[in-house]
Amino acid sequence: GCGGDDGGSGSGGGDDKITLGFSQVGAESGWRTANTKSIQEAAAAEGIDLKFSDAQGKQEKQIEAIRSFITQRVDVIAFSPVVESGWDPVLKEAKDAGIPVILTDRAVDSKDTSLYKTFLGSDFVEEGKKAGDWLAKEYQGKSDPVNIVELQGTPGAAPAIDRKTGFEEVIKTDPKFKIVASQTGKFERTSGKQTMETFLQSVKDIDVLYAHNDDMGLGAIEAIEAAGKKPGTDIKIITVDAVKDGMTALSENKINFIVECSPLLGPQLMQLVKKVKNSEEVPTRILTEETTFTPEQAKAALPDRKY
Ligand code: GZL
Repeated sequence: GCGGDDGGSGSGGGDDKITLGFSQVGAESGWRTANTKSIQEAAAAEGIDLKFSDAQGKQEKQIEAIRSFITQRVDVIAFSPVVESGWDPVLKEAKDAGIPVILTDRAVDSKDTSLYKTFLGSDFVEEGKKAGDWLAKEYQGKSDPVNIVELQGTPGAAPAIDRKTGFEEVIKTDPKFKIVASQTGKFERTSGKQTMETFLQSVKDIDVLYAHNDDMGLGAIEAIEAAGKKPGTDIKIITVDAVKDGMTALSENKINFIVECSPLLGPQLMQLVKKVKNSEEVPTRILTEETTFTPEQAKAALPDRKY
């Protein structure tokens, strides 16, 4: 059931306490757990009553949670949509109930942008382009074919769709780059390992792995080492997120390049919740600040990494 669900808002802390209903995707990756921690800590710091629900990766559970927040008459609803599509009906119910909605982390493909107040999160197409740009530089001036295998995130999820789009936009400019295999690893370490095992059996010579998140890249590293190959040397690896385990592998040259995707959205989200609760104007799109890391930069950054 919903974590932190103390039943009904307005109980205890007086009626000026804001109640936020948050529906989280699940706990599929290191990024996700860091994101959850950021949201829970920021709500506590701001004295916001957080009703938190973990959907275990199922859209119908997110829809259920949003319906329950509407019934409880929370002040604001926020969520990270596990997939892009299928949200209009429940978002219309929230709108009809007069409860404002904030999108965090992932976007929805609804045409009706009146269904939510703002979208706070990364530009995943840009993240894919940064990955492609690194690869283009790495193989600049070379003409031999470069065989790429791709571990995609959750099917239908905005980061999976957009990271693929951005990456392909860059590599399609040079015919030596070929994605010879591409399958989902569901953003999970175990599935990433299993899918990489099938790639290693079915693809003759793999030059590069592009994984849509660190966790799948880390699973792939286990498969690559089990096959007697050196990750980062025999097979170059690019991932996205820059969570601690990924940055550690990068600092050990098992990953070659990481595009950061910051999960620390909690503080910005709580500022938006307060504004939206008071019917203040907020920008319709707030972009997360983030960068990229090489092995050297990872070594320098690791000691201060919060996640
Ligand atoms: C990106 C986020 C993705 C991460 C994955 O903002 O939605 O989901 O890249 C996580 O690690 O599972």
